[in-house]
Amino acid sequence: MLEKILIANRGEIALRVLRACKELGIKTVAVHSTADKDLMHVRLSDESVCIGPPSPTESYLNIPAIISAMEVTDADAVHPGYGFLSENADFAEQVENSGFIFIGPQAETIRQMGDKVSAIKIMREAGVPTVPGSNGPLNDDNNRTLHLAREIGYPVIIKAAAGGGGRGMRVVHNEAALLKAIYVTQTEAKSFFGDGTVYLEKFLENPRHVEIQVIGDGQGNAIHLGDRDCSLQRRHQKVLEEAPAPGIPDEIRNAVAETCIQACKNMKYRGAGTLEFLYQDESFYFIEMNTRVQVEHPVTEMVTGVDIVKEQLRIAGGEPLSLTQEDVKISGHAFECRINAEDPNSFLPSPGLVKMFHAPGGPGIRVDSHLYSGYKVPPYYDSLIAKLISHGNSREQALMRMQIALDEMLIDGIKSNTALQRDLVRDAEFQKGGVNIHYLEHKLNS
Ligand code: MV4
Repeated sequence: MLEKILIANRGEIALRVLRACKELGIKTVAVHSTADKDLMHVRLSDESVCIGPPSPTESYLNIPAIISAMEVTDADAVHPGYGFLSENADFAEQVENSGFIFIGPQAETIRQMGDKVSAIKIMREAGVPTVPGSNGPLNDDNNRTLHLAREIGYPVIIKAAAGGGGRGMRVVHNEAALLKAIYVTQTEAKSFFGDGTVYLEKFLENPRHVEIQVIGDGQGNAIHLGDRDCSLQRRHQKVLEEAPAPGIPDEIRNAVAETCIQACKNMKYRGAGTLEFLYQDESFYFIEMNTRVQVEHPVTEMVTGVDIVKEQLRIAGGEPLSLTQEDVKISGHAFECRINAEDPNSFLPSPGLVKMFHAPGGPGIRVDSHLYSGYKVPPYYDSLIAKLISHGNSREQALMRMQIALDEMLIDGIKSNTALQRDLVRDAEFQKGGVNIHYLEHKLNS
């Protein structure tokens, strides 16, 4: 088992990882920027190291500073959390080449999944359903491309192989616009990502975003922990998630999850991962895989009882998975409301002093947050300050508990999106279940 790990992240996820370490008796090293010395997990860790100024590129993205901190503190492994270096294959590679353990997949796996064209190929070969499309990069044979798009039918979408999470894509509605759109997306991709490779897919007009949580032991064993619905989003930022995804026939969700496990077994996937799908008209279409723990992992933990971060740590320490697929039972329903320090009207970040924070509680309520009264939210990082998670025996009960929890929570001194969340959990369409990826933006614009 691991003896000591370094947590290469900040905020709520750094605290989440620290708590899992404490449960497993693993010592912790917090690394932080000069702006983050008062973070909750820095106070609670066994050791801490300041790795640089506030700017993320000079601190949380500073690979030499982080590896030096591992050397100085004699840590065995590094947990990257989400964001920052979590899906940086070069970081994973340098960590392992320096003799440390990267808590996540092999660098090669991160690289393969970071290239969306190669990710789709690997998934297709494992039997995972994908979106009809070019199944490979577009080349300079324009006749072939025009023919392909006509066969698939408009609208189509052009995506950068190095993109993902909503960056580097363009929808094309007719043949006249196709070649120009490809050229512009290629040019953009080359300047954003240093790789101009693009591919083409049928554009699905009103899908839901449903994702499947997987865990592999790196030896060819893998399990899934069911699905989550993350359709409520604004500008590719998720706002409210739930597990399981409502209204999907069990045969359909189980069948696609089986294909995900097969893919993970084929790649000898190591650690936690998420396969992202679009779901429309009772069909799943794979779009991307995330090779990290995700912000919304708690909803899966609430309905399965599995501690995903502890599994990550156990696997990194060379232990097998703590359970088999037969042990995984989905029990009840869970929601997560992301609480952001932001202006409710402009959605701009609203950092500053938290004069008072009162966390809600009661049956089925979990709060993942680094906030405390007197904490000052710095302006340099993501504005996520708390995740409010509710669980219930039914979707209705979990939703009722979330309504109560949102009403109990007090955040004084800074602006937040709490009022939006209170409105969403009372929204009639959302309450029915199964709204698509456009629902929230339409609601906000009406
Ligand atoms: C799509 C799509 C429709 N059809 N692909 C956006 C983020 C990136 N992960 C993939 N995205 C999309 N890919 C096809 N073939 C619509 C989106 C999309 C989206 C997907 C998930 C969640 C929110 C979204 C918001 C806008 C567009």
